[in-house]
Amino acid sequence: MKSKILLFSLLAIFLGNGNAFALQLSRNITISDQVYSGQEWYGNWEDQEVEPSANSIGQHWDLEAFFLNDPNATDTILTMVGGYNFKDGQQGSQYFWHPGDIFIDVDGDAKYGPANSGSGGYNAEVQNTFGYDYAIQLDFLNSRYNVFTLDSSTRVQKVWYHDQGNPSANPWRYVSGGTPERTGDFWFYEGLTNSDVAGLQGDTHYAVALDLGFLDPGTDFTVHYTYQCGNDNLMGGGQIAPVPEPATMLLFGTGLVGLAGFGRKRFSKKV
Ligand SMILES: [Ca+2]
Ligand SMILES: [Ca+2]
Ligand SMILES: [Ca+2]
Ligand SMILES: [Ca+2]
Repeated sequence: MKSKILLFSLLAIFLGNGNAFALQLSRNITISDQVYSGQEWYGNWEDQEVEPSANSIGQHWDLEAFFLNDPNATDTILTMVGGYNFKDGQQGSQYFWHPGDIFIDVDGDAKYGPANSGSGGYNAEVQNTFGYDYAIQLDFLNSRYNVFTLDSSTRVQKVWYHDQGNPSANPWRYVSGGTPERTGDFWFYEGLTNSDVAGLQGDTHYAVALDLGFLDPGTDFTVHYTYQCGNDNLMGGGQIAPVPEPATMLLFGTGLVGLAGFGRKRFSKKV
């Protein structure tokens, strides 16, 4: 009976808390998007910033940071934070601008910033990975993500605006080509305060967290996200935790041997 009550209270805690998975923001891995113009909202930083061609400034349009959890953790949680609503998108003065996909490069040739100038817009479809090796689609209905490995047949959609800074934010969405790699759960958070997100500014924040466990240990990667108009480009650079040190492996091994011995004892008793 006691254990049942415990189970129910645990369930209540789990269900009662919309954010069933705690945010893991130990490492801010945001890097410069390399496009900026002076100060205020167009400076060379990411929080409280959009690209220089964007007329709409403010928290609703702000992509703010990528975080990676502790390198000693067994999982590899990437968290993306913004004032932009990653789930529902955002109404602009004229048009509605939809969320994009997450792109990941693992061999150091991602094209962004000035390298993308002249790459056009209008959400046109193009056979070009911009150097990225994986695309991650977020299915908010089921809280599942789909990972695709990209190849030379891959088609993506570009951002809408093609003037000044916005081509730097390409690509926007994955379309076709490549190979389905895997699916997994992701977590979506809304109504986050500045202190919830390591002091990022703007008062209201959203976050998406998912496990990059499909990447090999020790992989250096570049990660990219934008929304439909491309008014802000979010870039990150990090490393998946390398394989554990020999000393750690030895400890782990000893633990396993201990467990195996315990199991055998129990088994022999039964017989
Ligand atoms: Ca910028
Ligand atoms: Ca902000
Ligand atoms: Ca920004
Ligand atoms: Ca940016």
